[in-house]
Amino acid sequence: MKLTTAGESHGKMLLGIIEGLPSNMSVDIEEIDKYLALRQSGYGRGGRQKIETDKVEILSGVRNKITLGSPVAFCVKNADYANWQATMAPEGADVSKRALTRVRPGHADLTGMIKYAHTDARNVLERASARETCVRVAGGTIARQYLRALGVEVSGYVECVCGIEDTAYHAFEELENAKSQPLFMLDSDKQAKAMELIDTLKVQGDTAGGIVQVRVKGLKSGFGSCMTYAEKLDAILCGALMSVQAIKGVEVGMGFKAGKLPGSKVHDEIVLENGKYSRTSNNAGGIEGGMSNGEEIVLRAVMKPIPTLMKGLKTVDTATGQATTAAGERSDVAAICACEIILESVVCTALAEVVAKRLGGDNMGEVIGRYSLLD
Ligand code: EPS
Repeated sequence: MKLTTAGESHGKMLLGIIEGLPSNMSVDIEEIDKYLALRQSGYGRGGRQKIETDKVEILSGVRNKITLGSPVAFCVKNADYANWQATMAPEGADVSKRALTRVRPGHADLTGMIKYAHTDARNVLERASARETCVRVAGGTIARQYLRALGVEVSGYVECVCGIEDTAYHAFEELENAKSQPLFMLDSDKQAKAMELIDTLKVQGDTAGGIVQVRVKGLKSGFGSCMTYAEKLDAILCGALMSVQAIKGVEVGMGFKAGKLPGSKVHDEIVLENGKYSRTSNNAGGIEGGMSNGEEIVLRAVMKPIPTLMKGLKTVDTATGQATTAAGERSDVAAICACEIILESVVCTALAEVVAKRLGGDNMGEVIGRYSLLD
């Protein structure tokens, strides 16, 4: 199974193709739109979200809400294209109009311009933009539906916004409550403080990042590999998290804290009860030796603050070589809720790929049958 995406932020649409989905899998299109709406939500989003109402359109591979076994192609249209057609149309456009040369520190602008030999950073930023994540969420929700058919669920919440942190443990069943909260946080006092901070940052023309936790429940043991490094489940899932725009660090289970404690305080002791192995704690975050061990998978990722600051950081205008302030027409102050949904989605996609690789199966009945045979 593999998801490929295409599309520019102000182009006609974003596109995705998933190859390798088995036939006879139910596709819940309303659920895809629900996650697309969640990706657009959250306190601190900017003007673009008032223009867009993201909806998926399935183009192939699904008939009467059931997969056919052929590639599933889908798109999310950009409503903003109507305002950008004159400068973005592939058929011919006035590219001088929305040129960006006051390159933004922290964005792909400058390095992308040099690498791809462009004099206009728009040719870079249009693809580097996090708008692309619409179709990663759409594809990820299809992958979520594949996993759910096996009893595997993925959820998460926002732990921290710009230093305001919820350090409490929350049970998996509690996590979905976060999605009805303005910042997807589970501690209402911390959330209220974070909202105040976002208001202040907005006035100051500044931005916020944060930390997201993603968890996977119900995955049987043995997915991933201790034999081939590229197939290690933690390498695959961390790679998926790091592939999301603005992610600068990831952790599995106890993560970096494990470097500060002795082994006796880190490793999860093993017990055998009623013929079933389990661990007395889950500091490993559900992955040992590159393989799922049957416990919940616990992942964390940090999103840097959005690099388009309305107050404009110091930079260079690549057209003149003169010092200036970076471009900033409109921006999100915080997009941590979007990030939470995107990270869940990429975990679904990466995990479905790993599961499909082990189980194979041309139709969903075959896949479910093979999964049920595992311990
Ligand atoms: C983004 C810039 C902004 C964000 C965008 C990501 O878009 P615009 O330039 O149109 O205001 O809103 O994110 C989305 C459009 C989205 O749907 O998430 C960037 O430069 O990465």
